[in-house]
Amino acid sequence: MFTLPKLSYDFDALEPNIDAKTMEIHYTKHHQGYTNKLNTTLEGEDDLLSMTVEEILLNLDKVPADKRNSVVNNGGGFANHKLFWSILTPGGSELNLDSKLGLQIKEDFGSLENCIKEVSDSALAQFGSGWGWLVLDEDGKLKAVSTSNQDSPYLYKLTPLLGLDVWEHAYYLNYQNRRPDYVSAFWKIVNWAEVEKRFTAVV
Ligand code: MN3
Repeated sequence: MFTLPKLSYDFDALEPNIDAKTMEIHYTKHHQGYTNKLNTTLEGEDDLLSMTVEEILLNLDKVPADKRNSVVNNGGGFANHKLFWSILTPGGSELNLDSKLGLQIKEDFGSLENCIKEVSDSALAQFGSGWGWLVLDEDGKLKAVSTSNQDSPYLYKLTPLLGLDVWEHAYYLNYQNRRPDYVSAFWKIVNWAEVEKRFTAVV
C-alpha cells in the first residue's frame, strides 16, 4: 500500500509564495486522492505492490492493460506530488554553483538563471493541466520539459529532479489566472539542496 509522505513543514510555512489553504487542500485532498485511487487500482496486484511507484512507472508493461491508464494518472499523481513537496522548503535553499549539479547546470544550460528560465517557460507553455520539470535524460544531460496531466517523466525514461505543478489546483486560490506570478514565486521556495541530492543519487 502506498501512503501519503509526511510533510517536513507546516501548511503555512511556504507563505506568501504558496498559501496555507492551497497547501492543505493540495495535500489532504488532491495528493491523498491520487494515493487512494492508486491503492484501489493495485488491489490484489502483489508483485506491483512490492515495487516502488517509480519502478512501476518505468515498467508500465508489467501493469495489466486495463489498469494502465489509472496507474499513469494516479501513480503519476502520487509520485509527482511526493517529489514536489520534497523540493520545496520555507525560504528556499540556494544552489551551490560549484556542486556537481551546479556545474552540470552550467554545462547544459549556460547558467542557473537560464535553467530557471527554461523550466519556467516549459511550465508556462504547458496548455491546461500539467507540470514543468528539470530532468536528467538517458544520456546524462539535464533538460527542461513539460508533461500533461499527471504524466510522470519516468514514462519517458527521464529522471525528474525538480517538478513545478501548474495544475490550477496548485495556485488558483491565491493567484487565479496569474500562472506567471505563481511560477516566479515557486523559485523562492525551491530546496536546491534536495534537488542536488536527487541528482547525485542518480549520476
Ligand atoms: Mn497538484
